[in-house]
Amino acid sequence: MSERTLVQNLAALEDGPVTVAGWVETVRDQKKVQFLVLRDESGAVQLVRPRPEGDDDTSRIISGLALGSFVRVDGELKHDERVKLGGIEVRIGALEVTGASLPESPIAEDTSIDKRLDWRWLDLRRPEHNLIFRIQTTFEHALRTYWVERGFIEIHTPKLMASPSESRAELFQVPYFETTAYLAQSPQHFKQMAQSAGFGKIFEIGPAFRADPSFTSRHATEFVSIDAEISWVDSHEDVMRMHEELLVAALTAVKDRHGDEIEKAFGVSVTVPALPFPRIPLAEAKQIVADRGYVVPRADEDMDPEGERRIAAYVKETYGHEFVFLTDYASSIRPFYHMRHADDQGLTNSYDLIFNGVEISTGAQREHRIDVLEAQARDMGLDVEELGSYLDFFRYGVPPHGGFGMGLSRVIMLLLGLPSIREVTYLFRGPNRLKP
Ligand code: AMO
Repeated sequence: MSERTLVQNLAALEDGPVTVAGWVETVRDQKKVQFLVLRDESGAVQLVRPRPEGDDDTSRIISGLALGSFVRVDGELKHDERVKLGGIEVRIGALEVTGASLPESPIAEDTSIDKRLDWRWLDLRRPEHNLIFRIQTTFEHALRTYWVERGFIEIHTPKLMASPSESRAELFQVPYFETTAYLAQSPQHFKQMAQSAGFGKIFEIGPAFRADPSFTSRHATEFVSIDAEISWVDSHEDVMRMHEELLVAALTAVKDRHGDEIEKAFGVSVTVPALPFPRIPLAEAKQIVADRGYVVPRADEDMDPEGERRIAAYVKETYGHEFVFLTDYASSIRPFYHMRHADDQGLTNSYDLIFNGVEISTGAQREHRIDVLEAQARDMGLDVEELGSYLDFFRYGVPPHGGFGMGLSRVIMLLLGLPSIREVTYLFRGPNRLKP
């Protein structure tokens, strides 16, 4: 058989012989004519075949085709305005069933998300689901392009670690020969190590693991973390500047390439955010939401998800912006490695980035002075021994530095206005989900 043409490229061809290949979406098995809709990764096309008197092998195969079967078809392309699906059809010459499906699909359009995830590969055949991953590809490519053009080095840090990469909370332990290993909760340690290594500016897009037992729409036990770390920052402001420019570059790429499809499939219009993004110190943000009638119900100084939604609504109303940096979190609620204000030990050079009301990122300037870092670790009740080699990164010279971590699936979910990261994660992992 000759090489297949992607469905999206058919319309530009002249009438004549073509080969198409994909899966069968519908069959209309009529007395005089048989119609199929064949879909591939690029679109759908109608296939047609007049039914011979008394049937033949091909017509019998078509009658018996289970939806979802993968087929390859040699035929004649014909432009015909009357065909609703794109004004073209392919008249079937030869049809080969290369991957027959079982007769009944276990899922339908209205199946619950949980059951759809059981059959994720079938769920992903839906064109809007395929689109999500093309959007994600464009998004990640634009991030990489932004970084590569500015001299960043891409690193791949190990996901098996000897000590916890964040706190002891949400830690997966795995037997590791004679000892125990931990799955990386974040590349935090090793992206900072790259600063001591003199790499200057680095990024990583890779998996992170959290033994988080919650079932919210924005938590997974394994997620893709987008991380960057840069040397010679004066404060977290330098990190925020890179972070916002990066997002503008990535959202511009997504809008240019997929804006129309996104509008059609998800009913949302992609906005390229204006620079700079609004910045509000956390204490001020809490005051703003309190003045508007919501007192954050937490004993510590942190914000809660409802507070984040409310401050985002305020920012949208006031500045017309979908993003907001909440800055200067209290030291008591931030990791020990965040640098504290020189004039106020109670505050850190840190931020969270909120997009459409949900946290997508945490960033900070890091404490690079080993004596201060050790003191802060002790101050927060950490076992300095356990931090072992992490602390050694700071003993042989290190530049001031900072960076951020951003959850890929959260960004894509919020960009497309979808209700859960389950919808935008290729294979979601949660407390109850290890398969497929
Ligand atoms: P943090 O723990 O805030 O910071 O994580 C950074 C971002 O990662 C995403 N994220 C998650 N996504 C899905 N499921 C989860 N369970 C989950 N946990 C976190 C969020 C979050 O904003 N080392 C620091 C970052 C840094 O300072 O560079 C860190 O990990 O989008």
